[in-house]
Amino acid sequence: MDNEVRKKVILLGDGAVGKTSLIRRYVEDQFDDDYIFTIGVKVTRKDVTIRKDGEELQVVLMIWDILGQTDYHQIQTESFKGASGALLVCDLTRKETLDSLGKYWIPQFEKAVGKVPRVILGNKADLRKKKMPAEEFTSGIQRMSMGSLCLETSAKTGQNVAEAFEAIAMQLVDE
Ligand code: G3D
Ligand code: MG
Repeated sequence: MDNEVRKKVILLGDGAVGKTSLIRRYVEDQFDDDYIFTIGVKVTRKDVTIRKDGEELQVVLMIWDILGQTDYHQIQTESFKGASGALLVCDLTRKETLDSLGKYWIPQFEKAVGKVPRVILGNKADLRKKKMPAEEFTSGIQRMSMGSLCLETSAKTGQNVAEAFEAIAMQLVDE
């Protein structure tokens, strides 16, 4: 297809914030089709149709899932290379995972690839009683001057999951 665009998108964030669950929820049955295991990395392909200026564009997302532990530093920085965009994920029930986006994940990622499109996800929004208030999430992101689109998601209920991947795909075709 001549209007096909292929882009690498990486999910970043601390362990257990829900990166793997978000990918599973989004990709569903395509799960087994196209994936490659390398050490500490899993790549899944997802074809997305974006409507832009009345035109349909096919974007092939190559979605990279990496291990969350910060001691896998070497593997992580290797896997950042060539990324066109990132979904930065925190767990809304654990504030420290939001802080570490600003302290660790964003600086590391920018150091490797520069400024590329990103969307910040506050996951586990279904845990309504335990999660931080929406204002705390959005103001936390502003304070860390992460100035990007942010969404509350739930890999459990599916809330905003497709929207998150489509939002990043949309920014990537805009480039
Ligand atoms: P990671 O890939 O970022 O390390 P995982 O995170 O996708 O492995 O998820 C870690 C745990 O959080 C899993 O629980 C998973 O089921 C849970 N989880 C992920 N997303 C959500 C969500 O949106 N809502 C809720 N309630 N739980 C979520 P287990 O118990 O399997 O370790
Ligand atoms: Mg995982």
